[in-house]
Amino acid sequence: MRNDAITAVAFDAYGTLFDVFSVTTLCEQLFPGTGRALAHLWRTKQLQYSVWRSLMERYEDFWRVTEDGLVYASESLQLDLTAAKRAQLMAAYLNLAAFPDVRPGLEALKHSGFKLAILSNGAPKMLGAVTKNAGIDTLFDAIVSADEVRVFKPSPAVYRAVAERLAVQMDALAFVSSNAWDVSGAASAGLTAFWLQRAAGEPPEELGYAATRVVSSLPELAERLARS
Ligand code: LAC
Repeated sequence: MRNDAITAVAFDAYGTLFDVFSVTTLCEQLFPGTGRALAHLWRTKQLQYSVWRSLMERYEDFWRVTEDGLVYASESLQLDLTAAKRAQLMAAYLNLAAFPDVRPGLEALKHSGFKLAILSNGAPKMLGAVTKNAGIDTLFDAIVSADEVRVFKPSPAVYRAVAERLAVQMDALAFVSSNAWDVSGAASAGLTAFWLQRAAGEPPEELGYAATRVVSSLPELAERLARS
């Protein structure tokens, strides 16, 4: 594989840079014995609502979609989600932990001269807060939200938005995600797509448009891109 045309790298946020399951501890504190189930159903519903709203052409931003997912998941698990608990859990979404490989990987890429961006379904205020709270906000040249085009990934319109913002051609842009559906979406839209396989053994989605390359950490990605 030749990567010498790549000048910019865009990253998915949730699950890729930030551990969405870092909310599990708080979920477990608030709902002992059900924390893991709540965290998982919450994420599943958040993603489903983003897809369903895109298909319905009834866009609401990812903060709303995330909160709706939390409400549904709590009701489904028969948990008493008081206003205070709801606010606490939503606030936790602004304080998700960055995975340990994120900072060294981003710094290595930046050192090699790549432009760096986030391309996420997250609403701008969510992305601003989570990157700042994790201390990685200054590493990015751009933070691009699906909110700009009012439809969610994997719509091709979202992937095109980051190329426009960074002023690079689609073939000069690499996209990195741990979400296999997001990798297919980016590849389908014409980007060089890297799958950061955070869960070893996870199969790719049956959507076609495979990853150009699978990596297991961001420093590994940085090394591959710098070597080419
Ligand atoms: C993101 C979610 C969907 O776009 O992972 O960051």
